[in-house]
Amino acid sequence: MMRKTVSCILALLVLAGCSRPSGADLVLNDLGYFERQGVGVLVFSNAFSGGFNDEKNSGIEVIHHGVRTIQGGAVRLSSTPEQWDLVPVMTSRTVDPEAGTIEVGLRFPDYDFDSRIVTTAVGDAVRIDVWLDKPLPEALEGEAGFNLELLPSQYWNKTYVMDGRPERFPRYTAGLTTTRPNSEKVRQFKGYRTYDDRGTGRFVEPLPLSVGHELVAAPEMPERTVKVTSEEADLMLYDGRVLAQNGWYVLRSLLPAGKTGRVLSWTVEPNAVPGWVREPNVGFSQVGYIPSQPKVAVIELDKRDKVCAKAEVFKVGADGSETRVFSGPVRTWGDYFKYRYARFDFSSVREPGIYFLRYGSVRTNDFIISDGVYDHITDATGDVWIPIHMNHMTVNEGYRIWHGEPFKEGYLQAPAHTNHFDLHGQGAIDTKYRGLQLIPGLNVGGFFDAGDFDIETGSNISVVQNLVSDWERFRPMRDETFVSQEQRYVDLHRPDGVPDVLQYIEHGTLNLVAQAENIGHMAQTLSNSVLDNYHHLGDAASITDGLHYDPRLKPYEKSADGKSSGTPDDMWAFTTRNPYLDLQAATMFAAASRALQGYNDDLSRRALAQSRRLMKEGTERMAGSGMRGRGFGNMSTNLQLYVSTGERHYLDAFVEQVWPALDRNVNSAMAAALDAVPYLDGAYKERLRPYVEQYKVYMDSLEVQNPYGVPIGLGNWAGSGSVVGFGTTAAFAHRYFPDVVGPEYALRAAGYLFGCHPYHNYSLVAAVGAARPKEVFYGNNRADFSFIPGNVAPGVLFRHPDHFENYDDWPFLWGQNEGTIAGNTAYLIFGEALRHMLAGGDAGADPE
Ligand SMILES: [Ca+2]
Ligand SMILES: [Ca+2]
Ligand SMILES: [Ca+2]
Repeated sequence: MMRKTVSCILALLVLAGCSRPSGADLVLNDLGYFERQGVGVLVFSNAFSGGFNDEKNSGIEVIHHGVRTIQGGAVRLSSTPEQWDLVPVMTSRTVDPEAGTIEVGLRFPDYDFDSRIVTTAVGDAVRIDVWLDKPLPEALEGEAGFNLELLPSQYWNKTYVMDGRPERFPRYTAGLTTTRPNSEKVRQFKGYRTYDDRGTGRFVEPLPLSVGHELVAAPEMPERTVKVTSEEADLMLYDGRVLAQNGWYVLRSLLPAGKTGRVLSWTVEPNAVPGWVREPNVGFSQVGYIPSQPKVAVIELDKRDKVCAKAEVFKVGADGSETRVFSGPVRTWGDYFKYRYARFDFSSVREPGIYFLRYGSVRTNDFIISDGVYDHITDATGDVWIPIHMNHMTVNEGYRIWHGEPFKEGYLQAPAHTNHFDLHGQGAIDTKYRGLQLIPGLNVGGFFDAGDFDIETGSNISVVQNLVSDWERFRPMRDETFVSQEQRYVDLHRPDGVPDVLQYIEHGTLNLVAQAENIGHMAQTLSNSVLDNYHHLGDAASITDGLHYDPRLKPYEKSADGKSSGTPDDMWAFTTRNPYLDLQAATMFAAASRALQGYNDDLSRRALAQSRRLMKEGTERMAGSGMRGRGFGNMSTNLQLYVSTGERHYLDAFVEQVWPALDRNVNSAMAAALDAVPYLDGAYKERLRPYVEQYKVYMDSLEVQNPYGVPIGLGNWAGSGSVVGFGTTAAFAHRYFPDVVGPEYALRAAGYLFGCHPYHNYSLVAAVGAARPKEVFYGNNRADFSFIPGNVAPGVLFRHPDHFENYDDWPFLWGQNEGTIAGNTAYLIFGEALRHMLAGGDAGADPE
């Protein structure tokens, strides 16, 4: 064993000398960033998107021995920028290979302020020059600076040396601060404020931890050592976590007032470990495998690394013995973005037991081969994650209260023409309520959207739809949750005689019916009115004070009867009517009405009444606004309507839509087409067959597109959701067309979610059953660097031009680590579909 490991490494060291430009100097590569072995310096390969402002994904970034440890290098207007502080718009980006420079133009439109950053490789460092063609606007003197941010979880507890003085990066923030009058605060996004000044009229500003002209960070750890020097300007080191838990360490220099030309120069020198080669990432299913399924580990390798010829499987005995049971070839797949990939097929290992893999010097953690490995993959999601996200309830688990009853004071009509920070807005008021008037009855039911606490109506509609789909296809009778709407109380792990899925359907429907009944149509969202409680971390019941807002009282003042306060913290309903949303709600209400029949007949009747009304009104409005084509909304809506009403014309509309949709794009239409199989005849199924064959060609092509054989999204929100959807569709394709589509595609999706993916090999589901699930997620307990069991992370996020990433020591990047109520209920369906598929091809009872 040892000999094999050594030979692999020797080969790799020899290769390191010849396969890549290996000199000590940073080189501007053809992907437009500076590179040397172990170091990548990116200059606005990723611009600030502006959607959620500072996502800690932009500006000048350093990928240091495989980890993106530094980002946010840009001209900024505060010492420790928060998510809703202004970000610069990139007006130009010029890569000059001749000169070896990257120049970006940056602009803050709010202040008519332009700057340029020119980055040049100088030996093993980059020089960063900031240029101004016009002097700083007066309002930004003493505020505008050049910032660079260091990832706290990679630097805390490590040392730094400022001008020779040794210090240590603090594990937790406890630095000195000062306050300044609000009038001096640089404008935040759209004029919002991230903070509640408690009536002081002043904002908090952190003071620097250290000031000097040369900072060496982590000299004791060569993989993280970076030296920054600035001969002219002071370098100031701040802790961004003072203002916001998701802040980073920030190094900054102020831009001088009254000057033009080159106004600031820094040298940034990330250390490179000589001969460094990234350790192979051996991807496999942390949940394990059933004996009969294909088992393929995907090995992600540094391009300087050599692919070992063989890998091995060891079995762990109950006595702790380790026996090699299989040795097989490792086959090179090829290059995919930054890394090289190889695959190790150990499908022939079928005996139930505990195993681990050995590839070169890498020994993986253990995994199980057994018939039961997928039995519990949705338990945590259904028993824990979903009920914790029930709004307007107290949620208890054992000795712990997850949250008290939130938003007791209810929801106010959002004032006319109000913008919103979570991408919503209120147009003219279109209800019978005045701006800031209480809309009765909305503080019931519903689910928190994600890591935040709003009720996104569209998401909640999907949730009920997903749960009804789960119920009708699979009849899950699991009862592990006590739900009392009378007590407004949820107790986890306490059976109450009612299947949990029915109670979750009821809970979602309660809020959505309340919207339709009290508003008259669906709201866009029920959300925070002030930014300073939108970013809440902690008990949801403490987001607002639970008292009705009374503008006649002073802020923070309570009325004599203790029922109202002058604090404008009440949530708002953004009611601007969207007929398409009304139609989606109508189909969901019809489905919910079916599921609730016999369990909550009153709610079932109310849901059906709203379904009929919104269908009629929504259809008229769609027609009136020219939004409506043939049929209502999309084909899934028509299918749902047919299932709910039995009215033939909905089915006809579906059939008219489905074939052109399949002709246009078989991949996107396949899920809906398969959903219809139980409701249509054999002729439909036979006409669908060639499209399923075409879909199989697509599924097979994924193995050529990337080494993991699943659709990998490259957007700003990582792609676990697409993988879940792909897996569900594949499971149903196998269910209805087993002679065309085998079970391996759905299993491949499971493998990806559970660890066989880029960057690291942890399961992306905070789940029972995996040997190594991810440890941190962007849930509402993210400030504790923790997770809520059952969450499905968006996962592996693509950063331009060639880097996949999923932090497991830093939860705060939502595009990697969040998880949504709609996504997690879709995962429930995937889990059920997979289990039923494996239980013998019975993917669910066909409705008669
Ligand atoms: Ca939200
Ligand atoms: Ca129950
Ligand atoms: Ca209140």
